[in-house]
Amino acid sequence: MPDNVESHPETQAETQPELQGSSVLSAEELRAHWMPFTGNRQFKRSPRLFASAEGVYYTTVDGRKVFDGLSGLWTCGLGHCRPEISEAVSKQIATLDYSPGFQYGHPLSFKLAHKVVELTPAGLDQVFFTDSGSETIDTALKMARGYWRSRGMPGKSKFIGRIKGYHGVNYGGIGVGGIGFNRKLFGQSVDADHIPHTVLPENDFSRGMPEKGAHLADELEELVLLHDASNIAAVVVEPMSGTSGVLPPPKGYLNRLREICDKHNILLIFDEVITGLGRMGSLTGAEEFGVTPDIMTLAKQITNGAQPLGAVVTKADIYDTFMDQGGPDYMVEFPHGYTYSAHPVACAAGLAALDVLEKEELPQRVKSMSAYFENAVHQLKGAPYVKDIRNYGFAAGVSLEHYPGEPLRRPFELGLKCFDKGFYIRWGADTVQLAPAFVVTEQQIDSFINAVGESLHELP
Ligand code: PXG
Ligand code: PLP
Repeated sequence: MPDNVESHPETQAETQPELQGSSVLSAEELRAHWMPFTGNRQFKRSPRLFASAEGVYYTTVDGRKVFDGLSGLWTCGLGHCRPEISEAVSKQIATLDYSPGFQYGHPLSFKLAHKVVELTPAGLDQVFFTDSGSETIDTALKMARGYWRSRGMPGKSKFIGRIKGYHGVNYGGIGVGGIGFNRKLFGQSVDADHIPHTVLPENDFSRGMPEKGAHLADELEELVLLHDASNIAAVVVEPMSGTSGVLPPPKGYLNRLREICDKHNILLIFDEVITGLGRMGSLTGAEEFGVTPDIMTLAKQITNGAQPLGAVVTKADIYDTFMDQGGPDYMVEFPHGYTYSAHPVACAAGLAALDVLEKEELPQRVKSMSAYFENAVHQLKGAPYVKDIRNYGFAAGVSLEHYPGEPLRRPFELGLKCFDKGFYIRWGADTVQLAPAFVVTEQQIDSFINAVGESLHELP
């Protein structure tokens, strides 16, 4: 049993007075873990610790039930601890715990790749496995540059991302990403420029895809004029920006990006780490919005969050180009891969998760319940500090009025209020994000939104 924090008087001042769950951790243990994307100083004064999860609820270490309002981190749409997935993982880990991914294989990765090809739009035919969304995006960027080099066009190396875009945290991803806070400490990354974001004041409180803003895709033409298509490898966007606050694409916007990319021979990459596999009410954002990219990235929901796994799905032309230019057939065509690429336990989790997604028709469930969710979320209009609300499928972003000079503070305060009431929501930038599991009920949506509304009324 770890020491109780109470027994370390020298650190009490730092770890008191609002201890909630730290009775299970010593101050030294709390200090040892440098937590990701977390206010470590605040957290360690007042830890929020989960011990278990089932369905749409977490249980904290002190036994409180907490509604999961973000499906983990957009990962667990099927609900937590699905026995189908737990059993597949347990069985696999006891049968083939690890299999070298380079030059050797195991059947599950081929079966999973085939399933992913079946679930993604026609024309996306090959799957490369990674372990996370960030690795997936960096893999896609390397594929895009390698593709043009293999085709004798090495100049095509610049990337065009979008302001407010989030593509994970590796160096390629922060280069094409458009969130200043995630970049400013870290210096030089890949060569990238950015088209504008799609937030327009005239679209405030839009439901679903905003009416205005398709013209913003034409800014891509401006960047092509500036840099010349002979220097541009790919355009990288989330079909719907998730992290920067749930920004559904304006009507016609993605079609326009596709047209401009086709016209100038530029690859279009959709980062579907959040939009992929159900959340939009379709299997992918590409399917939902009717635009097929050349490369699609998936992660998160592919295993229901139970194991780390990402997937890059590409058009056959890209795979074939690498094969054709690969030299003698004992040569590696794409010098890229991770120790854990296509990990057998992750593949087992993926196969089980996609099976549940299909059998329970969960994307269809999201689609049929998305109007209910939309109406519930938009009831927050008029609550204190609510500046804008956006939604699509089972995703919503609520932007809050800033404290003077402190845009990040109020969402944080709202998140903590909700947590006190037994509801987990995600805060980031000036927005809170709501993304319940695909299996949520109407009553659970109601009590969730009521709790967010009450919490807004209780903010200072
Ligand atoms: N691309 C997109 C579109 C994402 O949403 C990543 C890449 C990176 O994935 P990994 O697995 O490396 O984290 C993401 C991840 C939030 C939130 O609060 C979003 C993400 C991760 C954590 C929190 O919106 N997106
Ligand atoms: N660093 C060193 C020293 C390594 O040997 C390896 C992999 O062999 C890596 C980094 C990359 O690790 P991974 O394949 O898990 O991304």
